[in-house]
Amino acid sequence: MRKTIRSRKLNRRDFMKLGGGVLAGAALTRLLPRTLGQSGLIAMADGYSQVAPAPADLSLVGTDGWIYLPGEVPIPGTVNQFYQPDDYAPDGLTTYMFGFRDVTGLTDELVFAQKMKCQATAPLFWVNEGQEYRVKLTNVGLQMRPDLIDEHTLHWHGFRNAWPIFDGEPHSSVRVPIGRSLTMYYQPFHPGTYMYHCHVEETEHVHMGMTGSVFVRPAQDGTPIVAANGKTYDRFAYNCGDGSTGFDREFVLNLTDVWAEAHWADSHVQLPDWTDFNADYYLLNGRVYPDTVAPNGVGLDTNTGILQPPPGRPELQYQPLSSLIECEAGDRVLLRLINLTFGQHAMTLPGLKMRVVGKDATLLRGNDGTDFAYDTHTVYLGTGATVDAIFTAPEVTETQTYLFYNRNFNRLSNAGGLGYGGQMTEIRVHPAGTLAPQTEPNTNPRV
Ligand SMILES: [Cu+2]
Repeated sequence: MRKTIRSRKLNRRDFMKLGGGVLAGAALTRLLPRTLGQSGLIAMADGYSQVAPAPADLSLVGTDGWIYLPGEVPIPGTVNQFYQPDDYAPDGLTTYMFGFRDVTGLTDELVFAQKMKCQATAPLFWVNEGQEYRVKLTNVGLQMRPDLIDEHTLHWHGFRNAWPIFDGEPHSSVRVPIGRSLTMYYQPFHPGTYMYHCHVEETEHVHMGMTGSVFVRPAQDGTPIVAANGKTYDRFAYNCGDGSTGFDREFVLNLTDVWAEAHWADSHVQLPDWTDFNADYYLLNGRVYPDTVAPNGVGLDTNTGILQPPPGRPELQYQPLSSLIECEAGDRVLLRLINLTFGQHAMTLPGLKMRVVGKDATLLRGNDGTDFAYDTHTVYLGTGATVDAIFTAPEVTETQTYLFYNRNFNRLSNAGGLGYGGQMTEIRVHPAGTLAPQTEPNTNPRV
């Protein structure tokens, strides 16, 4: 369904003619259509009006919902009243959210049946450099807040060749009102790790959970390259040319946070004062430790529209993405780190050295080839930033576990409760022969 668009740039002479036409006044009506018609702009618009819409490669729905977070956050000055768990929450769930769900392959009826069934974080997806994609977003409204008539958008944060109309930034692009859909077009040219989020009422919609992870695979993928360590790789973070960004396994870790009072306020039709922002929970891929190491959800049942929970963890039904990192001795493991909170974070990995090869979807290499990659055990992430870091798993004779966690200990508890929580996950290094090759990110297939 690819359509070739012939376009000719307006040259200086065309601009002169346009300017002359404005000055001439009466000549304008005759001159303007001819000049613009030659520019290709009208031809493009005409062409698009005649093209039947192509099916979307990915369909998302925007709505509200509930997730599970352990711990309690009391309402100050009250007895036995809590922001968290929320007293409106369904059995087993605790916290009100806004968010997205993957509804690819569902009938329209089932898509609209996903109202109040969003997930945290939003579905992880990835694309290939240079290919064209269509992503459809349907807004089914917010079940708990019929008074809110907010639109939603998908803003691909850091995407350098966005068309303004599909960019999702609401002042320049189309928003999706309740009950309607929009199919957006993307052609990614810059490999790396990105994030996406709704850009409507973004202080609220981003914090309430309309955030997700996306990455672009480089054109170099599939071409075997022998790296400096003597091993051959055919999957890479970037078009490095020398195998330095090659990896065996990859994991996306998306940092978000939950301020329980704001989530309670949204479910109770109250207005939170965002200047009081004070997060109670710090999440990795929509969960807090130790739930971060629970398995992935089983997936979407396209016959019923039901999101299948991880085995034995029904309360994590709407938090499907695991942060458990498993690898074998000698594996190179790519960590795609994303920060969609309102603060800076330092993620540390004592005992293992990470090599930071990319930042904000950019290979750390100068135009003259100077290598700016560096080794560290702590990665700093500003708000809206991404980092691509690779570690090499050490030789082991039995499984060794390393902790990867936020260095700020306030962010390692669940609402101030006892024991470890928050932004922490485990890296389990197994002897060779334990795991099967990884074909999708954030999976740990056994032999
Ligand atoms: Cu939104």
